[in-house]
Amino acid sequence: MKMTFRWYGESDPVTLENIRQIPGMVGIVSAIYDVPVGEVWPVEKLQALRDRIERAGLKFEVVESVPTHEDIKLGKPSRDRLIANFQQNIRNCAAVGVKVICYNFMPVFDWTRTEMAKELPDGSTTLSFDAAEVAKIDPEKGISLPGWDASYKPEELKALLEEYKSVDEQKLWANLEYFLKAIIPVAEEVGVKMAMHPDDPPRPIFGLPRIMKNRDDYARLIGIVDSPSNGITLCSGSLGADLCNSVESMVREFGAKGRIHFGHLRNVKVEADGSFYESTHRSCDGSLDMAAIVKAYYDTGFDGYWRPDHGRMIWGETGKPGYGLYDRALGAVYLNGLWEAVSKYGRA
Ligand code: DNO
Ligand code: MN
Repeated sequence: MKMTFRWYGESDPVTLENIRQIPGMVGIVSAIYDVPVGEVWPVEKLQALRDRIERAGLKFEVVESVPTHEDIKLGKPSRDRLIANFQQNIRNCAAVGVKVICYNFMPVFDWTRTEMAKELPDGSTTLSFDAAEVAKIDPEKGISLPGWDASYKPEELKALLEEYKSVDEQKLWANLEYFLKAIIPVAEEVGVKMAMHPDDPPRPIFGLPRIMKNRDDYARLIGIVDSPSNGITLCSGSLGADLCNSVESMVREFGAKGRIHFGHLRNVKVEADGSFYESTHRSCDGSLDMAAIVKAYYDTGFDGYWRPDHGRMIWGETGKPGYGLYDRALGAVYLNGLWEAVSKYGRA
């Protein structure tokens, strides 16, 4: 297992020098943020990013995410040019030493939350999702969501939602298949492993289809192109937001097949109605048994990348919700502790 940390580039208030000081940290997960979605990331930009990360004593082997343009998910005629650009992005990432690319296939919204700073009893704040509040939103009247209001102008969002009316789950699967058949051979050729992030949360929202929600969806994904390059980002917190998902069994099944290339490890506290908040990483603070999940990774001989995914905001830290330094660092250390314990005393 190789422990990594997400970093948003020079504008990130969390510095590479601080990340380097987290025990056991070996790598950075990042992306090129100033190229429009669908366009090619210049190799020079990737090289500069890699050199900066390496100067800080860390590795740059995981990209999260290369965004998938909506026209690809919608299956529009423009997709062929956009897919060619995506293929070029895979090649360019490989050229600077990237081994794994995380991506997703969620229409319109990636992660969805109703609150960015829900206060917990200990005074920390965290991201949360209130199912009743989401149920009240009528997409026809416009959607206002924290974290997304700056991403779309209201009329743009309306037009996009309108286009998705003709794309049901079946159509989205067909569009994914078309995309995978084009990109996986390129990834294979240049030695990159593609790693699909699950839907977050793993259920349809606002009438939009979502197809990466559970074990069966992942089994179907990896069957579309039977290649180690067609793999998974197994996000415990996203999948765990549906209590019917067993994250541990998914790690065992897909880990044994060598298809998990990237693990996002975080815990969520889930209510019966599907509401949830992101808890500390500890098992007893959330709904997931993190020790069981770590043991499953260990038992399958996992040698891919992990990151602690999100954390709460603690100790007065401000910045991008979910992506502060402190709680993610605590998460990494906790996960390293579980890994050490299981590797010394917990062999299957
Ligand atoms: C949520 C986060 C996501 C993730 C992207 C991957 O669990 O990990 O924001 O970064 O969805 O494409
Ligand atoms: Mn995740």
